[in-house]
Amino acid sequence: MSTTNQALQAWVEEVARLTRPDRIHWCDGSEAEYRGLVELMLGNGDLVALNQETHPNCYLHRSSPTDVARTEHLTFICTQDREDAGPNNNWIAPDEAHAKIDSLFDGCMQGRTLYVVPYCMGPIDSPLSRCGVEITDSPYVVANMRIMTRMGAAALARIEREGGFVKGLHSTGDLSPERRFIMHFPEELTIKSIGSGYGGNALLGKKCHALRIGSWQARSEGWLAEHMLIVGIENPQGETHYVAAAFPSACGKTNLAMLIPPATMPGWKVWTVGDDIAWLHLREDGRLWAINPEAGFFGVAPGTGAKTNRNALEMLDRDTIFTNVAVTADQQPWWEGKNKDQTPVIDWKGNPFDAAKGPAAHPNSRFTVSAKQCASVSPRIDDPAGVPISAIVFGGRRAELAPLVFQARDWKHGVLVGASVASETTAAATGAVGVVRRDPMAMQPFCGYNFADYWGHWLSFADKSDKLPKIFHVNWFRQDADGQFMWPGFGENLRVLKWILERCAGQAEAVDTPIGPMPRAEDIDTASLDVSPETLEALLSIDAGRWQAELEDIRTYFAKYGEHMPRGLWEEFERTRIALEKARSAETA
Ligand code: SAT
Ligand code: MN
Repeated sequence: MSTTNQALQAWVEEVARLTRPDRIHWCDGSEAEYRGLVELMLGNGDLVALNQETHPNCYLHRSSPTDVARTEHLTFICTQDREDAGPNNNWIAPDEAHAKIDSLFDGCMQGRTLYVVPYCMGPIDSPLSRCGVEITDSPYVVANMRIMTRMGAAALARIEREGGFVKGLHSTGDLSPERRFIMHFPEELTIKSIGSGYGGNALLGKKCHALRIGSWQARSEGWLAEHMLIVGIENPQGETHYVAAAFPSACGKTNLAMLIPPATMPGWKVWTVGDDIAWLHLREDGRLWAINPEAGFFGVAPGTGAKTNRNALEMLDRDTIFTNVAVTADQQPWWEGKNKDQTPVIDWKGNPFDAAKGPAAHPNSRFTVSAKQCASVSPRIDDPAGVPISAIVFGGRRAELAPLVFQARDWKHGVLVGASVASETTAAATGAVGVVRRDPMAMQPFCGYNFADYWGHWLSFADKSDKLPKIFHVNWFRQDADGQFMWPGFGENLRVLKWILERCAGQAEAVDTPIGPMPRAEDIDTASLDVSPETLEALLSIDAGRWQAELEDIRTYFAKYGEHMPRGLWEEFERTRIALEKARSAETA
């Protein structure tokens, strides 16, 4: 008996009977255990040592070339009633799903070690945290889970104290996409994943638990599990306000979370609480408080450079696991956008680099690193109470249409703004890149239940408090006629966050537009900013005709949710539609 929790013990035994591993290892999360796993993987080729002088304790993992991103078409929500999964999810009935995936798990761990990985999502002593146990046959997954979560003895002790936990069963199987499934059983608080060893498909604490199962738990318990970074913005007066922001995968959440204020904004500081996931709870004070359920960053490597994200670059020179990056002649990790003075010699597949065959690092190559290594890490990251959120920001990657920033009229309108998010697809998921798709709250791949019910859950907060965060929408990715980005982005985004926080404090001006209040050019702090007044003007204007077309697209999208659509969302939709119509007739009058 390795745990006093009978349900856990019974489940481990049941899984072992099905998968037939050679050994069972209960992870304690110790340094010695981690070293042992690294040695094992260096021996079997799962890891390659990087230059230990320039990058101590840094290693490279090359995943199977057909296993390099989340596979949304192989990801399922298995609820008794199909309606509960909604049109936003692939669905299979639970019985059928279990039968299908268990047949793949049958005997799959023969010759391998079964690792039992107890973990806690969130600060180990926070009442807002939730625990899980991942069973996996991948030492790479165990090593990553140790960085990404509070993993090991302390988590097991909490599970033994509290009883409940989310079950996650994972095997790399034969890594074949034909036998790959990522299945969620929210009613059983269970995840089963086979055939992938990559990121969100395999590190089950992340998207599978903290978002898909988490969003389900959040609805039943009255909180929100969101695909949001959490960042503290300290003004020159020394006051820190917290912002939670939702952007689709690979749209710059990590960069925003670690933003370095431009030299032209002295006295400002930015504190990183999280870069990917936020769990938000309404407290007695009427405010929404957020914790980051993760303990590390699984960030996109390409594009991470001294100019774009110096904090990230600097935390990656020790104790980091890289996945699918390239290497230089002296075994340093390399990716596009990292450093012009270095050249890649071996590409992400382990072959001599040939520029004609594509990028050296895979576009979705990643680093796994402890949050503690980030120079801007917030002193509140382990605070069991979390941090109070002043503003919620939604955004997407839109070359056209969406202005630099606008504000929602109120919480309910903010839910419409979030539900209407659309973004160009990125390399974070398999499939075409650069196609605009609707991605409500940046949760399209991650909401574990019917989106319409989820929007209803969001709307329900409006009546619970009058101190909720203000809601905004930003777009850093607007392009001009020549395809050039119009806004410099990165550190300069702080100017937009400054306006946002001033709005929250009731200090900044805005003009009303049909889509919500928007700053005039003079409301944004543009001291020493290298953007022409005409460009700023264009970034802060809306085209009512094109927004009308956008709204029709949103109508078509919402209509798919039929009866489940909350009335409140249609009401907000109508409000915006009428405002646009008025603006349009004023234009043409
Ligand atoms: O692969 S993950 O889902 O963990 C990363 C992401 O897409 O955000
Ligand atoms: Mn993400």
